[in-house]
Parts: sequence; C-alpha cells; structure tokens
Amino acid sequence: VRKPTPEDKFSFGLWTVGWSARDQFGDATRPDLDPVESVHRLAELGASYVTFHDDDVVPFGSDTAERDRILERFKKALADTGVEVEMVTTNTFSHPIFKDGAFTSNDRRVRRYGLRKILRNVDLAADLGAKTFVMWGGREGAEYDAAKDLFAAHERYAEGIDTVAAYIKEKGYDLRIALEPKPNEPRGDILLPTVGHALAFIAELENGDIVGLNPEVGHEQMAGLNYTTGLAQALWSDKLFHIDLNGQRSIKYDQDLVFGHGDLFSAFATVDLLENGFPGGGPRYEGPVHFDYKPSRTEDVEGVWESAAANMATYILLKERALAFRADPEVQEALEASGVLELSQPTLGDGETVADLLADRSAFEELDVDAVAARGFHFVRLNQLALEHALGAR
Ligand code: 3MF
Ligand code: MG
Ligand code: MG
Ligand code: MG
Repeated sequence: VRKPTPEDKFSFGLWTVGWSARDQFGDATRPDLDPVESVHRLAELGASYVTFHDDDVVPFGSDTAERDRILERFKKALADTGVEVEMVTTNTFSHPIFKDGAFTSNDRRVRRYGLRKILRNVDLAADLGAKTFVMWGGREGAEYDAAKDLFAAHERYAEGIDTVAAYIKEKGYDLRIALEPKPNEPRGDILLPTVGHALAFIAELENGDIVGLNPEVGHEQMAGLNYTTGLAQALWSDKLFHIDLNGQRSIKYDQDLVFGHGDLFSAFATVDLLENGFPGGGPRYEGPVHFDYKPSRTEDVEGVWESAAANMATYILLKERALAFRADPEVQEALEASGVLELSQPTLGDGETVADLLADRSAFEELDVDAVAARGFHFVRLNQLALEHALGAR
C-alpha cells in the first residue's frame, strides 16, 4: 500500500489513539498517551491533521495558567511536525455534571456551565485555525420517556446551538459547526439520532446557515442505516461539513473499529462517493478524511500505531479500487444499461408545465405499461462489477 500524502488529507482525533481502553466492564489495558507524542507519531505515519476535545489536551478543571502552559507545549508539537488542527470539539459527556446532558440537562445550571465550556473552546478552535467545530451531544437524551420534556429539550438544544453559532458570527470566526448524530450509547436514546433527524433540526435554527453535519459510519449503522445514503443527503443539502470514518459490524454497541474492518463493501461505496462524487455530478465533499475509531482493547501501544496506519491504508486501497471502478469502460456501459445516468435527467422537460404533462397522452394513456414494467435494470451485474473491483479482481 502506498504511503499517505498531504493530498489524502488524513486526520485523527487525539482521543482515538489516546484511548487507554477502559470500558464498561474492564480497566485500562494501555497507559495514557501524551497528546504531544501522538501528534509526532501520527505525523510520522502520514496524517496531516489532528482534532481533539478540550479535555483530550487540557485535563478537566485545569486553571488558566496550567491550561496556557499545556497549550503552549501542544502548539510547539504542531509547529515542529507541521500537523494542523482542522477541527476542535468539546467534551460535554465525561464529567458527572453532564450525566443528564449539557444543552438539554433538566438542571439549568448545567446548561449554563456547558455553554461556557463550549464557548471557551470555540475561542481555542479559532485561535488554532480550525475550520470546523464538532458537537456530539452524547449525553443529550434519556433512558426513560417521562424523564424529559421532549419539546423543551429540542427548544433548549436549538437555543444552545444557535447561541454558539451567533457567537461565532459575532466574533467573525471562520468556523462552522458540525453536529454529530448518534442513536444511543451512552444514553438509552440520544436526541438527533440520525443524519435525517439532524438535518431537520438544522432547518429550524436561526443560525442554521453555519451549522452542518459530521456523520459517523458506526453511528448510522447502529441505527441500521446506510452511511453512504446519509452522506449523500447531507451533500445534497450542502451540509456535509465533516466526517467520522470507522468500522461497525451491524446493529450493536458502538464498535469504533478501523475503517473497513466493519462493513467493507459499504466502506467501498463510501469512498467511491467521497472520491468520485455522484455519477451524474453534484456537490463534492472537500473536507479532511477524519478517522474516529478506537484501537481495540486487545492492542498494546505498538498495536495502537498499527491500527492508526490501518485506517489510512484501507482508505488508500479503497480509493484506488473506487477510481478503477469508475474508469472501467465496462462499468460505464453497465451504468448506462442500468439507467443510473438517466436519473440525472429532469422528469419534466425544459419549460414543460404540469398542464403539458397532463396533456401528454404518451406519458400515461398511451404508455405500454407492461412493456415498461418488463425492463430489467441489471443492478446485480453492476454490483458484481463493483465487488470485483473492490476485491482487486479487475
Ligand atoms: C462517540 C463519538 C465521539 C465524537 C466526538 C466529537 C468521542 O461515539 O463518536 O467521540 O466523535 O465527541 O467529535
Ligand atoms: Mg462514535
Ligand atoms: Mg465513538
Ligand atoms: Mg465520532
């Protein structure tokens, strides 16, 4: 597999490699990593960017002097390696104060505290030149339906996001917010559970113009949904601001496997969309290729770096395969035969009105319905071509 280059725009959350593998049932299996070391190691492996939660770099509760000292050292690592920070996010889920949420906690004091913690980090994001501010509301939800006024919860969620967005605009920061949907875990149910829910929510915001999405592979798949379809709708809405790539094997807990180590063929489709765009043209994703995975608990520190490299290697392989797929004349011919390219043609003709359609007897009264119904689309052949390319057999 070829080495990653800056053109690949690979990016890692510091919390990914930095996870010491403490889980619900067991203690940490690895030592805590120094974020400065992670920046250096990721740079050596070929990543161009890192992202982080405030608490990944500056321990929760650090005073201002300590925070400044830590950030100074962190910035030096960035300068020494040339690694940039493209996205910053806030941890509003680990500390017990957030056990009932941040923006949607029933306790107003928590909501005000959460807002302050986030705004403080928005300033840091702008200072570091990040372009995206991700918000994953991991604790915004409930286990019990009676525990939450769900109307008020959406009101408070919108108030919180709108307040942060208004602050970004007021400060003139070159920063956009990306909401990260997830259906459950750690809450029984999380608000904004899927890409579709989040898009509908953004449409109701006052400052929704600078709010988009950061969809994660595993999060959509936990809800039984097709990740690539979610990305496509976000792109169609001009809301695909960022991505979290990882691997998930069906509907279960959030596995955070290496990209491609879950549903590999779905990962091929994702890379095909990201690298080739829609077959008939349309908006493209231009942002960083960001991984949000966890080195499995069974890995030692060496395995952490192997797994980080595995994400990039898998992406590169799938990218090569996806480019070959679209370049294959036989695939072009199969796309044609399947009508895939015909879908880009508007259903009504240029300047055609509904009255014209109603008057067009060939569209209805005279249409040979049985003949049209008899058409085979040959999607299976197309899919087999995709599979053979994905497996490197062509
Ligand atoms: C949880 C996640 C989060 C978010 C992060 C925001 C800890 O399942 O995916 O990772 O990605 O908080 O970027
Ligand atoms: Mg996740
Ligand atoms: Mg996760
Ligand atoms: Mg994520």
